[in-house]
Amino acid sequence: MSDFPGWPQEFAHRYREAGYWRGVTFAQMLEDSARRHPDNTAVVDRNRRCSYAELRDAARAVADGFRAHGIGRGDRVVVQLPNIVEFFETVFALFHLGALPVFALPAHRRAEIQYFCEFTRAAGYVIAAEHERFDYVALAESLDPRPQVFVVGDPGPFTAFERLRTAPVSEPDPPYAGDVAFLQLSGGSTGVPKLIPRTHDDYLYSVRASVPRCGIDADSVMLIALPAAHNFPLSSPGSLGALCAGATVVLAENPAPETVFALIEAERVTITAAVPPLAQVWLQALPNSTRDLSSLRVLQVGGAKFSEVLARRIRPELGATLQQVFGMAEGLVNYTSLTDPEETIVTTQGKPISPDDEIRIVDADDRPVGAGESGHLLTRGPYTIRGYYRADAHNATAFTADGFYRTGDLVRRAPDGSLVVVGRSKEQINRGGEKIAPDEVESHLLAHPAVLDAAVIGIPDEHLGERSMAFVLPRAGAEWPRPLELRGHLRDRALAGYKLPDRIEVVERFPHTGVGKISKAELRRLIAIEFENTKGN
Ligand code: OOB
Repeated sequence: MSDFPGWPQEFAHRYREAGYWRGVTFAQMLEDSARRHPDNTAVVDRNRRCSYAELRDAARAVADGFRAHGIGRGDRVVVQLPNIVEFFETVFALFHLGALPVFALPAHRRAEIQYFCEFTRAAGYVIAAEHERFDYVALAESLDPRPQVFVVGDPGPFTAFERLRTAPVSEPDPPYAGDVAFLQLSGGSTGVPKLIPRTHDDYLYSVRASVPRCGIDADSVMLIALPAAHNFPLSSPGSLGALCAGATVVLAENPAPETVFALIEAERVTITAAVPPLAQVWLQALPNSTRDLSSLRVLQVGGAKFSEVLARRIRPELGATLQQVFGMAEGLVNYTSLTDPEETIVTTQGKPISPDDEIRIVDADDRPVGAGESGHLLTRGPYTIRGYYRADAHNATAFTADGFYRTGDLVRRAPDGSLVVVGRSKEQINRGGEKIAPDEVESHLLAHPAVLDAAVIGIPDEHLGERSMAFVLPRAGAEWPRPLELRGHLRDRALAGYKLPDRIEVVERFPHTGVGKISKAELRRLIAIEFENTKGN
């Protein structure tokens, strides 16, 4: 089996014939935008404004620097940068070389980064020295084995990113558009996060087709407030959509309302994207803000279900059109249309990008459900992967025999054909758009000497939609570990902060079921019920 499972020949042929896959790489896309709009502002951050011509030249120069360090076509490079111009210089440099960015998030810590580096056999790791008071150089020093490290800012013992900017000597052989361009992260439902191989052809199609759906043109100004590497702000239509259209990308250092509102006013931002809890925070801050937000035309919300109550407040309070986005790093993206009736915008999660996105809504036996009934969403199409990177065993169950991806989402179709997300069947916690695989956290808890068993579940939360809770069964004879100590233990294991359970309960026993072996999912359900019943006793 290939490390990068691809589309069967007949599908690849069909997607090319239909004009979805155009044989263009991301490096060529940037060259093309720079040719058409050399002087337009491409990317703005707190310190710099960079035109299209400058971004193209910087990407070429940095590519040469990477090459001088032995990084080339097919090599994996873990990129963990905050929202700064160097993020784009790095990824376009890697695209230029045909090297593959592995998109880590700033919130990831040693546990995740060590795994990405090891699993992808990374040749490089690109970081900013410090961000949000976290020392990434120290993280890099703790890696073993350690790829070459490139640092924006004070490099400590490593290579300064600035030193990568060398005068281009020769052009590298360009990659093929059918090649994998990068590895994106899956939210994960079991075990370690899975890596998602996306090709230039398939991803660029989803980006290009998203641009008109979201009303982007060369005059648009897009604010990126979510982490730039996440699939939503990267591609739906995200920064890549903006760069494809010759528009301007404005990078927010953090998503706080003060930061975001000031940038909207100063840069005359026309569109931005948020996860539901962030949209709520922005709404709450509006009455106390004196900033002029009148340039904002579209607020995209996605990553988790947006409550109808909040959705209804967007237009009257923000003066912008809401666009719901139901997408996944594996592929399929749905948008409500900017011209949909308000009822559709506030009650559905929209329609797929492509006429060739195949949607099946099925029961537990993969049989189609009746019209309007809810069921499991399966999908196949020109930008939905056919398999995760190096995960044959998992792929055997995550996809049907005929190549449909099992999204793990429960949906129904509204009468107009829009999809409505009604729930989830996968073992995943969606904490305000941040995805947590319960058994990844459980395995870290189990590493504590006093822990016999652990179950991590999602419980409803008004603000986040869901928050995480861990139940821990102590070993017989061991002193009961205190929740605080278990938190400390998880911190020492250096996993991303958003995965730390919001609450930890040490319990005497897990619920009895009458049957011998029960699934983790069932266990989590029973614990949740028992917890609800005993609450307040
Ligand atoms: C986006 O991507 P991921 O890979 O972090 O998470 C995908 C999962 C979906 O399978 C679904 O369970 C959930 O996140 N989700 C939503 C949703 N958007 C995503 N659930 C309900 N309503 C929505 N609007 O989260 C992502 C990728 C591209 C664009 C937007 C979001």
